[in-house]
Order: sequence, then C-alpha cells, then structure tokens
Amino acid sequence: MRRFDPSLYFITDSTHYCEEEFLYRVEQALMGGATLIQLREKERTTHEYVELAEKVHAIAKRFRVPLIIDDRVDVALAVDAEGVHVGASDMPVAAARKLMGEDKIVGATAKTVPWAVDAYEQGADYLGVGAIYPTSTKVKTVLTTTETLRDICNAVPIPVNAIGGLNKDNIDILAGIPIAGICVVSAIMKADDPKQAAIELKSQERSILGK
Ligand code: TZP
Ligand code: MG
Repeated sequence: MRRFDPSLYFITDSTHYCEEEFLYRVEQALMGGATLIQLREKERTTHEYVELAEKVHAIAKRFRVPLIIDDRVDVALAVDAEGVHVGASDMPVAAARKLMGEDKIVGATAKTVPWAVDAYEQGADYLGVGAIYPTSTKVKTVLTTTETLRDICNAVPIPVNAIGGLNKDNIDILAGIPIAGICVVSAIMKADDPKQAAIELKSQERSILGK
C-alpha cells in the first residue's frame, strides 16, 4: 500500500539557485519537517532532470520522505522515486498508474469536481487543488475558490491538498475545509531560512487545520 503524509508537501523550484544552494535548501526543508517533496523542473534536459532527481532522492531518503517527480513518469522510474505528479497536459492518470505500478504514488492536479472524480477513478492517490491565491511561481494556472476546494474534498475519498500562494500568514482561509495538507513552493523555497519556514508552516497548520 502506498502510505504517505501529505500534510506539508514541499514542491521545489531550482530557478535562481546554484545546485549546492538548491540541495541545501531541500535538506533544510526536510529538516524543518516537510512530509513529502516534489521535484518540479521545467527547463532541464531529461539528463539533467534525472541527475538532479538522484541527488534529491538521496537526501529525501535520509529523512524517509517520499520523493514525487513532477510531470515525468520516465524520470520517476529512472530514479525509483516514490511517485509522480501529473497535470492536465501530462500523461493521463490511468497511464501513469499503469507505468508506475500499484506500489507507487500517483498524484494529480484537479480544479473542478468532475476533474477530481475522474482523476480518482483513474487511480490517483492524492489531488493538488489550486491556485488558492495568485502565485509568483512559474505556473500556468487559474484561481480555484475555497468552495470548489471544499466540494472536491467532499467528492473524493483520497487526500486533497491546497496549493497556490500559500504561506503561514494566509492559510487561515483553509480553516474548516477537510484538506489533507498544503503544497508550497515559495513559502519554503524562497524563505531566508527554509528550515524555520517549514517549522512555522507546520505549527500554523497544526493550529489552523489540526494537522
Ligand atoms: N500549481 C498550482 S499553483 C502552483 C502550482 C505548481 C505553484 C505554487 O507555488 P507557490 O510559490 O507556493 O505559490
Ligand atoms: Mg505538470
């Protein structure tokens, strides 16, 4: 069975960091208590993606945190990552599941209830729903209301995470919505102290969401 804790899902963005600084930030985020990590690379060659994934995987394993690879089933399989995350323009969830097998984590993006139900029925293990707030992270996305987020949580039996512009000072908007956790990029990646940022996010999440 694919077991994982989605409560503080840290999604990386290596843009603007040299590899040493990037890997240091990844390690700090995990030290601060990130429970799941996604390597998200849009600009790298396949060769570079695999090499970086191997390095991130080695760090994540030390913390026993599952590594999810964004978009690329081939990269996930190449490094034996714990999972893959697919969006609307990536491989369909059912195809990703078929290739990844039953023991790996397959996550999907969903912005509507029908889309969420479809992803669940195709075999998704969790959903990322957003953007809740505008985001400065390089992404093609539209805003999702908290009403839709709540409806999606109630429509599928798998963990649903909120994503998009979330930080410790604004996640109170999620209070009372039965999400499983939050996904953040900038709030950790761009923090002066990524470890402290993760610690504070977790503590804020605990007080607001009871997670
Ligand atoms: N999908 C929807 S919003 C987003 C993704 C990948 C980016 C979230 O980044 P940030 O920096 O936490 O707003
Ligand atoms: Mg994608």
